Amino acid sequence: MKFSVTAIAVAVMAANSVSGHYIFQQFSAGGTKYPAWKYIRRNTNPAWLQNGPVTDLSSKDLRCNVGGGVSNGTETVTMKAGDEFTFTLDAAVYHAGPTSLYMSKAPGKVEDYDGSGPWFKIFDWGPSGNSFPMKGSYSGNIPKCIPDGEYLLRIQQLGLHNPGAPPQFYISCAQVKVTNGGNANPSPTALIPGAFKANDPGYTVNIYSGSLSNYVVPGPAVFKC
Ligand SMILES: *[C@@H]1O[C@H](CO)[C@@H](O)[C@H](O)[C@H]1NC(C)=O
Ligand SMILES: [Cu+2]
Repeated sequence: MKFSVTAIAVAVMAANSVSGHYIFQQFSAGGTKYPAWKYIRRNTNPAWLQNGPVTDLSSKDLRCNVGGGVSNGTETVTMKAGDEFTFTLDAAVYHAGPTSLYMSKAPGKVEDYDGSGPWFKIFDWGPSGNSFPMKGSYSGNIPKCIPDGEYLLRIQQLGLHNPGAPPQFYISCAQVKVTNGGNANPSPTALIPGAFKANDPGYTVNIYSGSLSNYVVPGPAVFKC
């Protein structure tokens, strides 16, 4: 049974190989699941590539996906520091690899911010055993100690399923205004592009050969309050 379901899934993916990827498109906060793209910047890819990956390590598209450097009507959701949020995909992740959450503080309004400033990482879903958590939605919390202000909140799933071909970044950014925060100065930070290197062991790894017990998720270390 399990085998036949997998076989069907593979056949469906092959048939949809041009358009069949996945994208984080819906944001939930305070227990409310908002409409797709209300608080998440929508990319400007053509429809057939809308949920496709970014693979160029030197591209600004790595920040918030293709065209995601501008708000273009995306709204900003107000959240208290510590509150939970969820990113939901159009289809569950099916390319094995880690998922991470990042934030970057806008100098002013996040709707005017292109993500060119420093980013800090707030969470990693790395491997457990030799498999990665591949889900239809991923939840996290705004760190309690970060300063009030407007932020890009970025989720990144890195598809490492095809060793030898460039890993695939599946990225979306939400626009969040944080209140009730603290005075931390989150670190370490990294710029995007720049945070991910072609020779990064967490990027070059062949996930099918050997143990993943020492696997390190690419990007800066996770900031904890
Ligand atoms: C803004 O959004 C519209 C509608 O999705 C799209 O057609 C247009 O290309 C976007 N413009 C920019 C500059 O991203
Ligand atoms: Cu894909």
